[in-house]
Amino acid sequence: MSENSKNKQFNQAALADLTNVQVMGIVNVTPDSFSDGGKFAQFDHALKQVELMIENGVDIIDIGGESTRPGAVDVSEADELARVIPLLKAIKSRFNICVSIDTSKAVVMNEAITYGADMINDVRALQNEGCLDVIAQSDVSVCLMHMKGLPRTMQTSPQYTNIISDIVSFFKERITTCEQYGIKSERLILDPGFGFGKTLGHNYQMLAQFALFKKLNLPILAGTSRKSMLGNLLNRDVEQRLAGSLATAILAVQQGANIVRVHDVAETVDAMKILNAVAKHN
Ligand code: 7PJ
Repeated sequence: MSENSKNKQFNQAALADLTNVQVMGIVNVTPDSFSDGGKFAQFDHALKQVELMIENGVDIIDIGGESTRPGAVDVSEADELARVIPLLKAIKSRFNICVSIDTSKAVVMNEAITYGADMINDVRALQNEGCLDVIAQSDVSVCLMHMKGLPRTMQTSPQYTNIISDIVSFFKERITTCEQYGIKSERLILDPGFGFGKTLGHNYQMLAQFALFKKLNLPILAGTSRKSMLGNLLNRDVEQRLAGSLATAILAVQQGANIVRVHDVAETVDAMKILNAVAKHN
């Protein structure tokens, strides 16, 4: 939707402009996210999905080869590389679009950067072995997400002193660590991680007080699309959470979110156009 989608490099500076919210489209290449399973079918399907998202005005394509849903099991390096890299190459050779790779593995980050990834989206905020070094040797943008615990167990009674200040403290520590490794804060994007070690109440408190994350003066990403925080409140299956996804994306953007990570690109781009039209009069 923005000028950025026409530039090959992701333009982090443009995120400072709140009338320029970027829509990140989710492309999962994990076996559990497809019913047909077959390798070629999955690749083909993912590439078509990317093409459609671009037609619909997506700004960033986010490719994920590791399922991080609650209870998900670990995936090997080899499997994750085999899922993600061929798709990244195919996208970069066909389209001029910013690509983010959703991974927590240093090896995957390194390969992805070699093949032209513009952004690394890490739900473990570069805490795994070797990740800080790989990022330090590159110039990509990085999304640091907050997660309490690990996917397998994170939804078993997560507890916080104060969810907002606990997450802000976590961000501060990660920003300092990144800077110590020579990763400038201008490359960082923060994400409080809806659904990652949070109760339903925690998720809605985060959304209600989303603007507080802005005090760190970095771009913020919000990912609520189709999540169980919607399903549990609305009693809707995953395919029926579009209205909830749009409502939460709009609330986050009105409080300063710079990127929204979504499944439903066309609908979200429409919603963002409405917000932009209103923002021009403020
Ligand atoms: C998020 C993510 C999120 C970021 C997933 C799902 C689960 N990366 N990867 N933020 N969620 N940065 O999409 O339901 O919220 S996977």
